[in-house]
Amino acid sequence: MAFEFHKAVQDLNGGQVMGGDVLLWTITVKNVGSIPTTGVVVYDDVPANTTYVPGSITGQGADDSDPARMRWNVGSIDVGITVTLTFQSRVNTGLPAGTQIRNQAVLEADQLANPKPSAPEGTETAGPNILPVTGSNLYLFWLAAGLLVLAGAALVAAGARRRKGRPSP
Ligand SMILES: [Ca+2]
Repeated sequence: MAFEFHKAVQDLNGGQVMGGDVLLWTITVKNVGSIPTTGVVVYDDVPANTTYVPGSITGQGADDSDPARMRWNVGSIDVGITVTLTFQSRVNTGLPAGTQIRNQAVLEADQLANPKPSAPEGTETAGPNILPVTGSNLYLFWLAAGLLVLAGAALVAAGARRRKGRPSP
């Protein structure tokens, strides 16, 4: 009886992880044993410093009735089959740079004596996915505000030139 149980995370707008960014969490469960597994349930607490994106859960038996804890009542998985489960959460704003977002899913099945914690994608060692937050997107607001001021100043200057150049009656 064996499972491969992995978790991956993707920052949907790429680049650095900042307040307001949406993270896509992808959990994969593969039955690498020799018999079908039954009673498979996956739990995943929505990571601290993020907020569940309502309605974003996908996958077999998905249940987001508790927005703080995702649950998938997967049921049975045949030999060699991989089940993919996802949800999205948005990074809270106002977090100090260096804040870590940590998350780990848990798998239960009739054939497992103990709940099995997930391993980050590409590793075989169970542990949380850890994502450092770079900061907030506030600088984009100030950048946009600054550009508007410059554009306004340019319009005023252009208007002044037009008035100056108009022939007198
Ligand atoms: Ca980003």
